[in-house]
Amino acid sequence: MKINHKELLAWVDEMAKLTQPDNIIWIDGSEEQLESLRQIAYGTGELYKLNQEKLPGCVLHRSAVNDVARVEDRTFICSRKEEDAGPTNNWMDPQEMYAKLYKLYDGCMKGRDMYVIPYSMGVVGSPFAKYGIEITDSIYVVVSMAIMTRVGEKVIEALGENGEFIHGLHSKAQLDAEERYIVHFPEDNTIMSINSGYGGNVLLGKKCFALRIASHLGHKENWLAEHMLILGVENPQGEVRYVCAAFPSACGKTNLAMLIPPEIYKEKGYKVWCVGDDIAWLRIGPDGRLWAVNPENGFFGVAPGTNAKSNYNALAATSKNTIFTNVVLNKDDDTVWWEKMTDDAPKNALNWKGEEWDGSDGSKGAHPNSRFTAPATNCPCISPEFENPQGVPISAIVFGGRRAKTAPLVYQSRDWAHGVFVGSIMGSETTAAATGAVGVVRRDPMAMLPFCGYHMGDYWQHWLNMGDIIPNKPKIFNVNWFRTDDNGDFIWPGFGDNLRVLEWILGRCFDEVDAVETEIGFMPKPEDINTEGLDIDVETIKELLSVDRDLWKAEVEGIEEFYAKFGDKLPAEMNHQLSILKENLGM
Ligand code: GTP
Ligand code: SPV
Ligand code: MN
Repeated sequence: MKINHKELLAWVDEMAKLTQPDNIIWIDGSEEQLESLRQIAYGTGELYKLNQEKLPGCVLHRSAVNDVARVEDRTFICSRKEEDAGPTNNWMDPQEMYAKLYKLYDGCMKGRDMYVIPYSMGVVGSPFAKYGIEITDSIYVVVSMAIMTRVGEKVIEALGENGEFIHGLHSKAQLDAEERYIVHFPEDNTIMSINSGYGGNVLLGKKCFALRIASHLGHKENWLAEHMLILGVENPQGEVRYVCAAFPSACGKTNLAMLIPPEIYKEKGYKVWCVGDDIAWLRIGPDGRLWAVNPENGFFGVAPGTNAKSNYNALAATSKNTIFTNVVLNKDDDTVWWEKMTDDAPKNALNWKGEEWDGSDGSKGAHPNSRFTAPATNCPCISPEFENPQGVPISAIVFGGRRAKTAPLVYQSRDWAHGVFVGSIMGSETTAAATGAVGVVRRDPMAMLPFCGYHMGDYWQHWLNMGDIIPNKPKIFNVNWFRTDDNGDFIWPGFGDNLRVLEWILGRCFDEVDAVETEIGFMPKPEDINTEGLDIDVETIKELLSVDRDLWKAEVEGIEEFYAKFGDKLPAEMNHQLSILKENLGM
């Protein structure tokens, strides 16, 4: 591979001097090279080769037991000024942080090989593609990046002699949880990650680049980088309408993006197409609409709960060329298993830690945040527009979280500014996708709390400003699939049946269905949610659509407390929207 990019060569050289690897290996993207790396990893145990007849091209990886999720408390935005990181990010002075990190990286690759991965977020050569180089000492990272992004020689060619790229340095180092850091220097286009080997901490193209660094770039360049799925709903007339949806981690993006329509919708000719399941880059198109591309090339999806019934498409996407992380190994036939994949757990198995396990002690076999890394093209419903460099035009933006009470099944904002408010007040129960307590309601504005690379107040203002310059704005909605009854059971069937809600949402975007105005926004008439073929009565739909004033009054208090963190960076419009809500609630 011929590299004529002097700055790139100099930087790799500098990082090698710092980390002192035995060898420097440039990743060219060829299957031969990837296979030779897999062979090395089988030898060291970093990867385990699964049954190649049942799961061709598939491997298993186990991360360290203390290293199974993103670490938000160890993730930093090191902008030059503290106020540019804002109250929702950890911050340290960049020079201090560089000094600290350089000490940790000093000689950390001794006795190891260094891999240099040229990668592209977006179709290589497309006007919206952005490039990165990730240096790593992990073969798991190399083979994962080769699925999640476009890697290799074509990126080097696209970079030419002086193309811009995001600098990413990763080392597993000692996997020391006390010295684990995931650090972003937005003004230097640099990401540094050390002492982790897990997903979102180390696949630097994903959350670090495509969300944290890209959101900072979008702020400067008038576009948006969002934690959103992108899907197309094809109606019986063959027209495809596109939706973006932002839900917090492990709250249903992959499942919605690949949903299988209920029978009655299938019969009528409805289809759902997946463009992306985690990240959307949104820009204003020449026609004045908002257009979305998925900068990724694969899915890093939550494994537990994925089965032929809940998400056949995701399961099918993992049938070949997939990396499974922290799932159960069935020793009888070298296949994988996770909770709810099938009714019965394998009897002769190893759990995610690699211990003998048969499920009889009640412990979980797969880690709750165990994941599959699968090529996007494996997905049976991947959109024909997946590789379209212009992306797809968005009709609706949907926010949503995991709320046992309070948030109704669906409501629509009155206008763009109200929609930005609705996104900003999102609350959701925490999940296993990040370390820390699970099931605690926290504010997660636009599902970007862990991913916004700058001050959240400036981010909301940027959203408001985008509203002023998008001539044909998408309509903004909020959904909640997770309302529970008094027994704690989900009331709404969810999964494929979520199409029934999408149908109402898209109907609203094209003036095809009515709504009633409530305290919080527009809501469906209960009879306008199609329940054909569903064992659910209108009373239950009414309950799902109810707005409990007392709960919403308590919600307002939570919002006020949250907003107080932002001081004078809170856009005045957000306070204005809050005052309208209070007035509507009679507060
Ligand atoms: P990240 O990859 O972490 O960003 O998550 P994600 O938003 O893609 O989450 P995913 O679709 O993988 O969903 C995670 C969990 O939510 C799984 O346990 C699913 O079973 C569950 N889930 C998804 N959709 C629904 C739904 O409509 N109803 C219910 N009750 N659960 C759902
Ligand atoms: C998330 O946590 O939102 C994920 C998984 O999509 S990770 O890539 O680990 O961040
Ligand atoms: Mn995510």
